[in-house]
Parts: sequence; C-alpha cells; structure tokens
Amino acid sequence: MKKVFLLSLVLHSALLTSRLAAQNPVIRDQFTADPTARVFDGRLYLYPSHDIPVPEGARPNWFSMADYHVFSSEDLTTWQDHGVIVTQNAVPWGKPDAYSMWAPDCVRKNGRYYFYFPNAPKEGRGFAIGVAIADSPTGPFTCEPEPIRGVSGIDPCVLVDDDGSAYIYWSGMGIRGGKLKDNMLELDGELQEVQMPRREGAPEMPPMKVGGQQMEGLPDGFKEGPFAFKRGDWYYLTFPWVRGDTSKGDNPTETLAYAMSKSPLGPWTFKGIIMAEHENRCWTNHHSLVEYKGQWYLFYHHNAFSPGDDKRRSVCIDKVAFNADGTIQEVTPTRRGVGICPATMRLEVDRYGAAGKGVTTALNDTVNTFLGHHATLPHKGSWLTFADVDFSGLSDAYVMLRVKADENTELAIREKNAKGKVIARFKVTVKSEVTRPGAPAPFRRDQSGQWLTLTLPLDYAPKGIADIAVTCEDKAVSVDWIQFRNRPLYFTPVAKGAAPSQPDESGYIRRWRLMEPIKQDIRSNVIFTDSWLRKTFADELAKLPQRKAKWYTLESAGYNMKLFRFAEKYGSQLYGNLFWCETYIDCAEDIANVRLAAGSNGASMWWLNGEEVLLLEGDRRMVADDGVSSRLTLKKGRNTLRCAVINGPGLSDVCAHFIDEKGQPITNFQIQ
Ligand code: FUB
Repeated sequence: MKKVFLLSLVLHSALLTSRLAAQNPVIRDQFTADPTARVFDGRLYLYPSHDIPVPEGARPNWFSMADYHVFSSEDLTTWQDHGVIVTQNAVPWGKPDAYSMWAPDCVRKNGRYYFYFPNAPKEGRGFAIGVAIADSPTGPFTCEPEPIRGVSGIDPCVLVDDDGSAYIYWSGMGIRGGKLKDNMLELDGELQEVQMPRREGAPEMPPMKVGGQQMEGLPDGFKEGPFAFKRGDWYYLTFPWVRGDTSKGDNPTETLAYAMSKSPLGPWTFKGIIMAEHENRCWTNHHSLVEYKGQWYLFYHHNAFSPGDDKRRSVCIDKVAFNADGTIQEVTPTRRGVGICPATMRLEVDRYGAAGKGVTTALNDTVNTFLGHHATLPHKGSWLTFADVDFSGLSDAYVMLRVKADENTELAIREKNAKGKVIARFKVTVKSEVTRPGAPAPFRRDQSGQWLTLTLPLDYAPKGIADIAVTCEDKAVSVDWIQFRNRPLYFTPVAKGAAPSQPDESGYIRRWRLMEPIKQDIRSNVIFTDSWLRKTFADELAKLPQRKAKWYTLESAGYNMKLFRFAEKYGSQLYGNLFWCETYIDCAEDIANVRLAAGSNGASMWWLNGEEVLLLEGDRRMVADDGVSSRLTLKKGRNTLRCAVINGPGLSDVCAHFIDEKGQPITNFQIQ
C-alpha cells in the first residue's frame, strides 16, 4: 500500500466525555445505530453509527451520519460517552459532506485498535471502507490515507481468530469476506475484475477490482451488516436479512439471522433467526453479539425515539442464549433491556419488563423525543414490573416519581409484583393536591400543569436486588420515572456506649443530645426580646424534668447541628419549635479563661454547669461566633453545656465552640 503521511484526527478527547444512564434504548441523548460491541480489558466498548436529522441539501428521508462517537460501560446500565472519534470532514479519502458514515467496527490486534468504517469516497461511486488506528479504544484515532483496496461496500466487521489471523466481512453485492494481511489494512490475496451491474440508462463504468469471496450458504433475499464471531470451535456469521417476499409489494423489513461454520470464511450452514422483524416496521436492524462477564448479549437498534422515522435509530441490548449444539435462541426485544439499575438512578419504568392488560407507553414530547416515554396504567388493578433494582445503596431514603394523575387516583410502588409489599403509595385527594394518607407529599407541577414530581416517604425499603411493580389502585395514572434518593447525612445517631467524640479542628462540638422538638405557635420572630425569651426559657426549664420526651444523641456531619433536619426527622412540625440541646464535656484538668462562642437560628440561651452564660436574642440567622460569653472555666471532669433554641418560621440551626483569650479554638477535651 502507498506510504503516505497520516492525517491525525484529534477530535477524540477525554474532555468530551459525559455520563448517561439507561434502560432500552441505552443511549438517550442522541440517535445511535448499527452497534458493534467489543470487550477490551474487561470493559465494554460500543461503536455505533450516529444518526442525525437530515441537514439541508442532503437526501431527504435518508440516513444521515457525519461522525462516530464511542461509548463504554462497566455495568451495561451506566454509559460514558467518550465523544467523537472520527468525522466525515477529516477522512482523507472521503467526501466531506456525504453524511454516509455507516455501520463501523473496531478490533484490537497487537495492542493497537483498528476502527473500520464505510464512507462515500471522493472519487467513484458507492462506498469504500477505511481504517483509523489508535493506541486506546477511545482514540485518538488516526485515519489511513486510503480506503482498503478491493473492499467496495458497507458494514465492515473484522474477526481476529485465536491464531491472530484477521478476516474482514462486508456487505456489497451480497456478503463477502476475505483474509486481512498482518498489517490489518490490506486484503490478503488477488483482486478480481468485476463488472458492476448497471442501472438502465446509466453510463458504462470500468470493471471494479474486488477482493475477498462471496460467503456461500446464506439464504436468498436482501442481506447486509455482517457480524462474524467465534464461540468454541464454531464460527458464526450473523446478518440482517429480509426473509419476506419483496415481490408482493408489502415491503417486508429486516430480521437478524445467522449461519454457522467450522471455518472463518465458510461455506456456511444457515440456521435461522436471532430476532424477528421489528413490530413497528423500523426497516433496518443491525447488531453484534458479545460475551461480557459470562453472559452473551445482543446489541441491536430500533427507532424508539423516532417512531415516524426509521432512519433515526437507537441502540438496545438484550440477553442472548445458546443451545447445547451451538445454535442461538431467538431474542424478543424488551423495553427493560439488561443490567442491574441502582435504585438511586432514574428508573424509566415505562421501559417495563412486563405489564398487565391495557398498559400503554407514549413519548413525553413528540418533538424532543429524547425526553423519553411514560406508561399509562388505565384502571384500578393495572400494573407494570421493572426488574433488577439494586436497593443496597439506600439508607435513609425517600422516593421521587413523575406522574400524571386524576382526582382520586391512587398509585403504589411495590416489591416484586402487583401483589407485593408496598414500598410507597400516594393518593390524589382534591384537585391539584396530592397526599400520602396521613402526611403531606411535597410536589412540583411542570409548566403544563399536568405532570407532578412527587417526593414520598418510604413505607418500606427492599433489601439487595429486587424487582418492583407499579400498581394503579384507583383511576388511571401515568408514570414517567421513579427515583429513590438517600437523604443527605446531616447527623448520625450515636450508639449507647460509643467512644467519646472530639471537638473538630476548629473546636466545634458535633455531638449533641437533643430532645424531640417542642411545638410552638410562633407566627413571627420579632417577639424574641430579652424579657420574652427569659420568661419562656425559664418556664420551659422548670418543666424540663417532667417532660416525657425522647432524647436523641447525634453526631453532626458539619460544624453546626441542623435542627431543622432534626425536626424534619423527629418532630411533628418543621417550623415553630423549641429545641433543648445538651452536651457533656470531659476535661483532664481545669481550662480557665475560655469563652463560649455560639450562633443560632433563631434565638437561644446557654448554660454551662447550670449557670446562664449567653443569650442570643432577636430574629437571628446562624453565624459562627455570633455571640461570645464572658470568661469561663471548663472544670476538670464533666461539664454540662445546655442550650435552648427557639424559632418560628425559618430553618433552625445551632453551633458552638470554646475559644481562648486569643480567639483560638479549645480542642483538648472529650465529648460524651
Ligand atoms: O445505518 C446505515 C445502514 O443501515 C447500515 O449500514 C445498515 O446495516 C443499516 O442498518
């Protein structure tokens, strides 16, 4: 092959990467088709083609592809887009505006990555197949200056055999295959002169030089997109195939079919179908099969994000199994796809595994189709299930869901199936008000006013990996997604007998014993004057020994104890509370001339060993060192620091530390 300098494609960049999470289709922010999946060093890489809307001037209603992205995944659920690796205007031999970057492949040989792709050549007709080379599966890829000689067609696939020999298969005048030279860039063997069939009226063309050989033993009918692989000592040649009768004018669409052989270039024995025609008549299908972490998967495409346009497609994945004799079991496409979904990821439950009678799905937005789908459960008793949700990462969790519901609708999320244990449920009681029986459910409406995003507490959280069901308990309800979330950790309970805590490096006391909030009826914080506070706190202090209230010992995650979050978890109302807080400070010796520096939202009063030491009056926000006491002594042994914080409307909060004469934090004590 002519030695010419290589044009570097620098569009690859780790900087372009972005993360996507998905059910079927797996890539949800752009169209992807013709997926070739490859496993390199234990990670799965996906090399699809990239459909885009037809640009002005390009052939209408046709395929339109200007570049290639590469994606990768560890769990087949979370996908990383590594960005563009090859573009049409950077292919030295290609037409820069042909939008013909059809199905590609990428293989590794001797530590280098060879990316094979079709494109329209600058000169001549039809398609040629070029190669771009990289040292990593995500590039940067450098394009070879010329396409492969003798390979005229589309949909390249390369099989690297156990002995290192490589074979290329492509679609052009049927399916052809040939051995590649060791350099992976040239066909091994002579090219033959072939006179291309000529359309009526078209000018006579010189014969073409074609390499490889026709793959023998395949069924009649249109075939393209060969994908060859080896499993045990069987070679498989799989391909999209139109089995229907094209002469009857009903325009049959593609299946995925396969043949087997004991040799890489056949002859082949046709075995049958891997996937039947798509139900909605998406004309093409295109695929690859790969074994990943002990399971075989079929990657294929469908037009889930463009139901009216089968030239804008999206990659899907389903599991595939082999029979003992090596034949392949037929795969039924699913919405759910594969992979275990962490409960904390957005679960697109409209991508259900199974559903009861009458359940339907529809696009959320027919213009921006990447906003996905929703499922409608039409009546009481309708259900859908969504498999393999991993709840193990949940601790203190709640669930969010996006729904469209009518008056008196009730919806439940259950474990396992439609009769399973309730995880959470809600009811629409009066127009526009959604409640969970007994407790208000915060919700947001979208601009249309139809969709609600609800936040619900959990009745119960499954353990480990579980299937979930969504059930309609009353009138029709539509559901878009469900997502479980952990509440941020504001504080953690301290077990009885736990080791003492230390002040943090700024001396802040993070361990507090808090009494469950005492409800107050306070409309405005302007009442927090000295005299009002003294009276209120004195009365409360007197009542304290009789109060039959619960106390909680908590370690705060930050320097301040978020009393608002404490009220949210343990109180009966969020706003309008009085909080009693205590902490026990053990000193190895007297520490004299210290001051208490504290802040609170709203007002607070402080006692050290029963003596009042500080009052923060008025409507305050919590600011560190907002108030500082006069000089104090922390005595040898146990000291009790107590405060009462009172707040009406607003978020309650408190922080305290001791400082020395120079304002430096005191840290040489322990907190029980
Ligand atoms: O994506 C363009 C073409 O459609 C592919 O190359 C064919 O296999 C078919 O999927």
